[in-house]
Amino acid sequence: MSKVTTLGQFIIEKQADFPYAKGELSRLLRDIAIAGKTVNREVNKAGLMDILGKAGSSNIQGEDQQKLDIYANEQFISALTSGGECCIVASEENEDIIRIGSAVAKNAKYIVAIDPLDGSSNIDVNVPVGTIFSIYRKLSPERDADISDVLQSGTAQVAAGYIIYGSSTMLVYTTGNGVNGFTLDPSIGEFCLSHPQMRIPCDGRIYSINEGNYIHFPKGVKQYIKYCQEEDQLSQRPYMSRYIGSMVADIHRNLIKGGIFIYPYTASAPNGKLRLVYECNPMAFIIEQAGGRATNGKDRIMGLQVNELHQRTPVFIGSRNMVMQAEHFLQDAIDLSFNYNENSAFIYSADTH
Ligand code: AHM
Ligand code: MG
Repeated sequence: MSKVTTLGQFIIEKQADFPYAKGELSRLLRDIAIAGKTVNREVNKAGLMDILGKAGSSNIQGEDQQKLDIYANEQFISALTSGGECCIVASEENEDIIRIGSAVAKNAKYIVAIDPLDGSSNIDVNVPVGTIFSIYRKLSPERDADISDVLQSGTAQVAAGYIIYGSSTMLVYTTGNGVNGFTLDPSIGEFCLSHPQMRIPCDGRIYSINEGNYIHFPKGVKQYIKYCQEEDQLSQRPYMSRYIGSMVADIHRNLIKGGIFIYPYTASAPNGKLRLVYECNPMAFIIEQAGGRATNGKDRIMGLQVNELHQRTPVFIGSRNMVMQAEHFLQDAIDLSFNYNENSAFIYSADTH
């Protein structure tokens, strides 16, 4: 029988690679994994319980919160609070940062940004959902952490990962040394190493975008979609269109099979829909570490200036050559629609059709 490596064992082994590490990051990852298992249990039995449906409240983005959103948020905050390695949690579900005031967390040096249950509007129809997390180091040990510690650029991430609650549950993470994936074995309740050193193919044949919004897309994105649909033997086009509408699931599939995921800017949403701090930056870190590419159509996602916690950004992420190809289309269509202000935010100026 082949040897099984659990997430816990793997983390301990990797910690030995960093002789000065005191184990805090390992414990933080362990806390996230434990909360993930609890959330997984509830997501799995969602159809059985009176837990489906909206909770009747809205989050900061004005979106309906699902009961499981709230549950997942509570689980992660509670695990990070009691774990003692994290001094601030920034969550999609909370307008402001959450300072962890417990005595044990007082000297904690890590910040966690999290989307506790991304794609949760899909829960009612049994579509995979996910948790996305990003870990930063506090900027200065001399002072209490504040919002500036959360607004670090993506390049400062020390770890990032996601948990996908799908046909099986997986935790995929990076600490900047490649990407490893662990599948939850429900019989022993452990995440087991199933996808060591994940690499995203440089080329792919899958494009993922909400084509229902086609009419609103910038010219370059429209042209790229047409390019994907054209027939060409050499590049094996037409490509396949696959869009689950759950970012973690779409990107996870593309990570394994190769592909591009796009959530572009439009005239009415000049910064797209997805959030930089707890959705795009962690996904960008993972995809880059797997050999892929993540930009806003022009600039590297991880290099973008972060001005606010719930900031949005357009995102083009996935197989390196596919993302570069999409960027070429955007640049060629630069005419009137593709401009940025000094913060790399898009300025929408003219007809884009
Ligand atoms: P959420 O954070 O409110 O769940 O929204 C994020 C989700 C992503 O998982 C997904 O890629 C995207 O929204 C889908 O949006 P759309 O329905 O506009 O295509
Ligand atoms: Mg989300």
